[in-house]
Amino acid sequence: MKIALITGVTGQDGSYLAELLLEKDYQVHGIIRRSSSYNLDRLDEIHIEGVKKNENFHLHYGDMTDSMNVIRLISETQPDEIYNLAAQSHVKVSFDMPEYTADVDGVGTLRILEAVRILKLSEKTRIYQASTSELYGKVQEVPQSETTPFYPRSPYGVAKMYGFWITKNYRESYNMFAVNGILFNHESERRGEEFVTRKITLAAARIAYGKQEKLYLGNLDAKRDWGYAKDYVECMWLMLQHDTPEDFVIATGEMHTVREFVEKTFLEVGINIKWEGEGVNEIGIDLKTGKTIIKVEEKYFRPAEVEQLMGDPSKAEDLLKWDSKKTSFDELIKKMVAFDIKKKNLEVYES
Ligand code: NAP
Ligand code: G4F
Repeated sequence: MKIALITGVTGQDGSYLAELLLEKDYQVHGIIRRSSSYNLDRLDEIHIEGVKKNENFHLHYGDMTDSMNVIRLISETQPDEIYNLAAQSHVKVSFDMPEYTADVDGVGTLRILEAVRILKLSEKTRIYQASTSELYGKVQEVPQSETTPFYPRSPYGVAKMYGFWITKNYRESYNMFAVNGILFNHESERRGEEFVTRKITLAAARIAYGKQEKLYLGNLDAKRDWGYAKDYVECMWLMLQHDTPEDFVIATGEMHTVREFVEKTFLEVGINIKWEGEGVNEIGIDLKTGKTIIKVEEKYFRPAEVEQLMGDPSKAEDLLKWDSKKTSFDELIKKMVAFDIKKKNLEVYES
């Protein structure tokens, strides 16, 4: 039985990956942070507090900022595969907490690599580093591939840039099987509610059911390459099963604006949006009722924006036989909206 250790197991990707590895008969260890409120909701399928739901799934308290804890957990679990998914993953928040973001997302990656080296597990343990399309930032070419130069535009992007290079450096210096998955945006029913896609799908469901009046957004013209998270975690696993340690871009190869995501999502709940005005004065009107339901708000703009991202997944398609077209943009929106409409606790939301 293979042993996997997942940092960030309570997150969107961590929860899907844990389920996938359990299906593949792995023994899965996940690192969770101590919190004063319950933070294991995304693990509901495989874990219930106080119940032995899955004997191959184990949770351990830890934090990426605590080197001794990282060393101890890797020493105790002796993993064949480590998936380093833990991160302060919100780009806008990284402008407010740049030092913490650097510590968790940058130095945190080093802590994992160095622990594996110190514990003399370099030959046994394969490491996946959750790298990101944010490295491309102010894009130097379209689409972006494994050879496109980086130009990060946020403290998050810069911290992840350190994570990328230190992973590559340990691979080259110590012959470790350590790889970067350069993943473009991927979303799902489990996406954090403060990311733009989930913010939109939840708001559409609430507005359609009279629980919310307006949705406030930032840059409607930003373009992203949005895929489905469940498809992307499969690729993380494939990267660690590959013969040689290599970095891969994972993307759909399609780009859409935030505006388009809004229009399609609201159509899903039967609302047609008409746009009026420009910049921060732009509004989205419900064509049927004439009500303003979308407003632009300055606070959601970033000090430096990544205007567009679109990946070229051909290397992963060729070498890993990964299907970049498994879930389309329209299907992704349908899944997220259907889930948010079904949520029984669509709490009343003040506008
Ligand atoms: P997410 O939902 O925000 O999950 C982040 C996870 O990291 C959570 O489990 C969180 O724990 C944990 N974490 C945060 N700070 C930590 C710390 N100091 N110590 C230990 N754990 C900590 O992120 P995601 O969307 O699943 O993304 C997974 C990884 O892929 C991240 O590294 C992200 O930067 C990267 N990535 C994501 C995307 C995307 O589009 N989703 C694209 C490219 C790369 P709590 O639950 O306690 O907060
Ligand atoms: O959903 P977002 O916050 O995702 P962003 O910044 O692209 O980052 C995500 O994807 C990265 C991969 O490229 C990951 F590495 C990272 O961890 C994270 O998962 O914003 C997407 C776009 C941005 O251009 C933002 O300015 O949407 C724009 N936007 C417009 N209004 C908004 C909003 N973003 C958020 N979060 N909230 C808004 O109201």
